[in-house]
Amino acid sequence: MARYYVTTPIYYVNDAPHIGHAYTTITADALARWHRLKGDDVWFLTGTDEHGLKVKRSAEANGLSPQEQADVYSARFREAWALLDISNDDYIRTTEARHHRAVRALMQAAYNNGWITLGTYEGLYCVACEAYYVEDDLVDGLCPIHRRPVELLKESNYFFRLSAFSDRLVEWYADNPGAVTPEAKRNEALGLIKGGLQDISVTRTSLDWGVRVPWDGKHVFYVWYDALINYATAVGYGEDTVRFSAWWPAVHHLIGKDILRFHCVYWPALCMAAGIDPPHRVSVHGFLLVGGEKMSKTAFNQISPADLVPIFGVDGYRYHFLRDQQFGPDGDFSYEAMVARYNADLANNLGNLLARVSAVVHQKCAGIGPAPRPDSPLAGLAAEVYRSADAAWERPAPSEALEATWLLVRAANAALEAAEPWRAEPGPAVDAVLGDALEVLRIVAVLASPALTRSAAEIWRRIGLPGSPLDVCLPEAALWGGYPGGVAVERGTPLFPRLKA
Ligand code: ME8
Repeated sequence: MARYYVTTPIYYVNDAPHIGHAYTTITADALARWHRLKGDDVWFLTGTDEHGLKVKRSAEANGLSPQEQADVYSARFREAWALLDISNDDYIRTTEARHHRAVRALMQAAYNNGWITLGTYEGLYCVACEAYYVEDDLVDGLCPIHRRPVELLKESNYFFRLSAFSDRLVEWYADNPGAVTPEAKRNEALGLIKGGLQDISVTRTSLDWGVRVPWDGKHVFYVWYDALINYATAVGYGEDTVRFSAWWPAVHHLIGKDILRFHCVYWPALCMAAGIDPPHRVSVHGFLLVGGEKMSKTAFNQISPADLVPIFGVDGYRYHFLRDQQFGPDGDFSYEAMVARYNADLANNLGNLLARVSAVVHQKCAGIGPAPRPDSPLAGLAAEVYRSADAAWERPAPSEALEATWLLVRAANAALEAAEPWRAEPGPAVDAVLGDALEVLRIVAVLASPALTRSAAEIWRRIGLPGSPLDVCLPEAALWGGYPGGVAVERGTPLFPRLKA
């Protein structure tokens, strides 16, 4: 059985979950669900990043201890993911003892291998990024990401000898052409490596909110070096060799473009330093913008999932972000576009198909769904759609997977309109077109279930199928002819009531 280990970044507990965080998490969730359908053994990890100066300062501003701050905000992320039907198998918090143990073990391995040495560091530091910059990185003297002043920090630190890994990283990229996707992001990462790597400071003495360095208790690890290791912690690094080697390095990290340098340069190098293989895949997406701007607390332009779910439902929410935000480029969030997508694809297409078919099955077939034709003109399209959707989920390109899936929904609606079974006399011709449409609904319920966690199951139930589309196996479940016929079809309220534009 294939194994699929998928991760989101672990989110900082200084901020409330917003639609940008949710975008990465929903994409990871949909991929996990797709791989489960394919019968893979899946492990899906998300969680929160709880150490470092940024969290400590937020805690102070809120009048909380860092641990209290972490507890409150970590719970908010957990609640947001429950609201969005996120099916993670584990939820890691970097303040957990298991994580402290793994960080110590992995960094100790890199230290023992001679890749971490003591030195002095003086640099320009952005607290919001938790990262040092060189003068050239700054824009108008400000942090290039947050556009806020950087601070001059000087400390005695341990350094990771990143510069020694340039050649090995270039080689790794050459040997693993699919390791970082999309292509443009792979080139960006290679550009950073070829542009020259400097050793980086990986510990702090100016801060105590972190994981203590095992060989020198005056230091704690720099938050990024603690955070990246979460992916190893969660599958048993340093504690359960059998489990770790089952899941590692076949991991798929999903990240936003802001943290490419950490995941595509520092992390593979650190893995090499500690004597483990770098991650198999890192997929990098762009930013979701609001009014053309990155969301931020200071700009007061953050939108949270809880603002939208009451309007669109969980499925309407998930569908929009997966279908309309291409994985890779930046995309502007628009409420109007969200309403338009919901009405077009969910209310008018899928919802309407289900409503029409169930109404006509009651009118013409006494509520009993007929079987599809083995030689239906839709059978070939269904096979093609499955192939395209599978390839698209693999890229990963959820928007293309769903776009392909909806070709089948549209074709079934068009076939109904052409045959007009609601005007025809009951008989084989009516049975044929209704059976085909029910079969399309069955297949679409399976193929769309990574996005439509609830309505896929509801469609399945209403067309009279036992169990759930989550329990079937691909590719078998996508083969034409699975709808048995002779089962009771239920007529219900609209699955996706139209929204006012
Ligand atoms: O960087 N559009 O955490 P973070 C799309 N703790 N995605 C967005 C987004 C937006 N506007 N804003 C945030 C950290 N994201 C570190 C990660 S991992 C070992 C440590 C998503 O809370 C995107 O995936 O700032 C981005 O990479 C992540 O949230 C950053 O979340």
